[in-house]
This record gives sequence, C-alpha cells and structure tokens, in this order.
Amino acid sequence: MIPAEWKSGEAAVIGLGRSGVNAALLLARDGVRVYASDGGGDAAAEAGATRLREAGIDAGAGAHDLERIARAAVVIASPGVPPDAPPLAAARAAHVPVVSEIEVALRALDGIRYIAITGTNGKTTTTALIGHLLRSVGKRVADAGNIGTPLTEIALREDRPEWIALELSSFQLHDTPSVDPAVGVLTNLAPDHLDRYATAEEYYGDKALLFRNANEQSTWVLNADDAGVMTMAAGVAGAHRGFGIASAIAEMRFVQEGSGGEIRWNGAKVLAREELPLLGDHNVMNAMAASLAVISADPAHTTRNALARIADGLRSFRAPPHRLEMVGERGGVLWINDSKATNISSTQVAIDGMTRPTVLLLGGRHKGEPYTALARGLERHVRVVLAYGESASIIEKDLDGIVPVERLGRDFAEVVARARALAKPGDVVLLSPACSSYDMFRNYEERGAAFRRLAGAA
Ligand code: UMA
Repeated sequence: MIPAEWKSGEAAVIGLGRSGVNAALLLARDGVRVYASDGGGDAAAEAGATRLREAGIDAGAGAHDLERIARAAVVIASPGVPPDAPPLAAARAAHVPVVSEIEVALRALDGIRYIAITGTNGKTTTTALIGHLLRSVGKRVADAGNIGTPLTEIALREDRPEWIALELSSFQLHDTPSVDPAVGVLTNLAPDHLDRYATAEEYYGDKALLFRNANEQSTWVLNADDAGVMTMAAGVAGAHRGFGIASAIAEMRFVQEGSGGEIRWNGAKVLAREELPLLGDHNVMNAMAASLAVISADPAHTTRNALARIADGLRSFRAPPHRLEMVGERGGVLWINDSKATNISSTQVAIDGMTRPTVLLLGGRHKGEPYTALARGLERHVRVVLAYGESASIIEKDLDGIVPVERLGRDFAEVVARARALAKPGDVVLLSPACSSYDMFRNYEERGAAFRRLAGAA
C-alpha cells in the first residue's frame, strides 16, 4: 500500500531513466501527485519526460527545481543518482524522506513473494537462473531490478507474478527500508563502485542492508567460500544455507571427481559439471546459489520431481548477453563479449577462465580500483592489453612492466580493428573492460552490442 503521507503533498521523482519513469507512472496510478525531473537533458531523459507528460504527469528534463523538491512529501531516487547529488541533498536538508524506486514498488506489491539477489559479482546471472529455475518448477515468475526491468514496471502490470527474482544493487538497497525477501542471496563481496563510495566498507554497508529486516522466518543463501560474506551474515536472524566449492560445510557443494565433478545437495547428485552449459567456475557457483535459493523458497521444491525439474532447468539455461558471451570465431580467433564486467573482480574471473592466449580490451570510465590487482591473471593468460577510453593512461601506468599495453583513444571501432590486427589464429579477443561504459556509451549493453557488431564485420 502506498502510504497516506505520500499523498499529503507531492512526490518528487529524481531521474527519468527506466526506474524514474515507471516509479512516476506507478505513483500517479495509485493517486499520488508527482513532479518528475532529470538533471540531464539528453534524448533519453527528454523521451522520459515526454512519456510522463502524455500520461498527465508534471515532468521535465534538463534541470531539477530544487525548491520544489525541498517542499515534497517524499522524494524517490533512481539508483543512478548518488546520495550527495543536489536534488537528494536538498531533500535531506529539508527533512523530506528519500526512498528508492524499489521501495515504491515493494509498497505497491505488498505481500509479493520474492527472492532478492545481491553481491558484487554473479548477481545478474544468478537472478536470471533463479527466474528460469522457478519457471522450470511451474511458477509464474518475473525477473526484475538491476537485471533490467524496474520493479515498478512489474507493479504496474495487471497480472501479479507468483514470484519475483529480484536483483538488487547496493544503490537500490540504499533507501529501501521495506526490503524483506522470502529468500535473500549474497553471491560474494569485492570492492566496487569506488567512484560513488568513499571506501569499500561504505559500499559493503549498503550490501548489508539486504539483512535489515532479518527475522526468524528469513532464509539466507550464502557463499560459504567467501569469508567477507560469512562475516557479514554472522549473527543475522533466520536460516543460513551455504553453497560453495571449497567449503566443506556448504549443503550445496561442488565435488571434484575424475575429470568432471558434480553439484551435490546434501550429498545427492544434482548435476554433472559437463551438463551445465556455462563457462567458468564462477558459473558453477552461480548455478549452486540459484538452485539452493529455489530449493529454499518452498518445501514443494524439494520433492524428487521438483529436483529433477531444477536439474533440467540448469541444463537448458543459456548465459545472458554481455556475460562471457561467445560472439563468434573468425579466422581461428574467438571473440568474447564480457561487457557486463564493469569492475576488477568481474574481469579477473573472465581472465582466469581463458584457456587460449588473449588480446584483452580494457578501459572506459575509471571506477577507482587499481588495475594492478589483475596482474597474476594477466601474466598467465593475456598477450597484450589494449587500454582505451578515459581510463587508458591509468591502466597503462598500473600495468607497466606486467604485460604489454597499447594505449588507444576513444574510437571503439579503432580499438576493435587493432585487436583484429594483433590477434593470431588460436587467440581470443576478450572485451572485459573492468570499467563502466559511460565515457563512450549509454550503458554496458550498448558497448557490448558495438563490440558484437564490429567483431562480426570483416
Ligand atoms: N540524474 C538526475 N540527477 C542527478 C543524477 C542523475 O536526474 O543528480 C539522472 C540521469 O541523468 C539519468 C537518471 O538520473 O537520466 C539515472 O537513471 P539510472 O541510472 O538510475 O537509470 P535507470 O535506467 O533507471 O537504470 C537503473 C539502473 N542503473 C544504475 O544503477 C546506474 C540499472 O542498472 C537497472 O537495470 C535499472 O535501473 C532497472 O532497475 C544498470 C547498472 O549499471 C544495469 N547497474 C549498476 C551495476 O550493475 O553495476 C549498479
């Protein structure tokens, strides 16, 4: 239920991306007066404002009316708006409550059952897997949140799903006091988003908000191999259920046997490694996290029949685009699009998964972490790094003496052409940039699509 206080005045929605537009539409549908604004004036923001005005909502792109925002009954922050951005600072100074777009949706979807997934890496694949596995056991499911479809868009639909697989970023957890999932999944913790947070601890602080309403009915699915995850969850109320490759205490485990190995739940085989159609050990972890989350969600998912359907679901799952996505093989060179790798730890995982000499495309908007952390994997698997975009000079400096680095500019076609010229038959060209895309693209999807197109062009 939308709280009555929000109807006592105006709701100010900040940002007119996917989240802001759908939050504004949802609030208006539920009888709240809305003022929606975007500080940017690009075509996407303008399109968002136009769409809202057509729905009878007061909306504008290009500037925020800070005085009006300070008079609002509530302010709704899009995830991409940092807490210290002028409109949110103005709201806080005026003691106006600030909530996330996710909070608005959870209020409207009161009572909905959802599995919330957070962590630094693997959360999008794990979310997609959970959605797929819940569908495999016959449930009507929506995949939402950071994975791409705003939760407010789901709340606007006439048909309520039975379950939601909800990916939550640290930004989305920040102002979401109602978060209380049936099952919460924490995939791993590693430094990220240091362009927005002063320290990694501050970032982890937002991740820990997953547990803010933990109670005896809660269930937490935890990466038992990750000491940071286990420390963060220690003492949190509810059932703790672990998955892992290294941890002997995990109830969902990967057990190496012969050349392959298998995933086991409480000692019983779920799936052989070779049946999981995903590259890399990190995807074994994602598959275990997702299976355990779905098993934990409902006792009916533990019957022999349901477990067989979960195993079938693992077999039929395909990697989402931009995550170690094999784009094609041309002239003996394999092109892999891992545009979703926007931080060091994601790129580390990608490099570690390479079995052939690799030409690595690294670059974009710097996020604050040093690239030196990649050294070990680079030495082992990478022949040359092409450093491009805003972060090129930092990458070049950090990797000096570790691996050959060529510094390029911001012309992505030129970067791909150089990769093509350097790659030899038997090599991989890997786009796994460890940076955000915003210096050259609208988002990582656009960057990955450009890579796919340029890789395909002879
Ligand atoms: N803006 C203002 N005022 C400001 C600052 C920004 O108006 O002071 C505006 C910007 O001009 C922009 C809008 O606010 O138009 C920001 O919107 P947004 O970035 O929140 O965009 P959405 O389209 O709503 O996308 C968001 C998530 N984006 C971010 O977290 C940055 C999407 O995650 C998510 O899929 C979507 O909601 C639906 O839930 C993307 C992402 O990059 C994929 N996430 C990060 C990640 O995975 O690393 C966390």
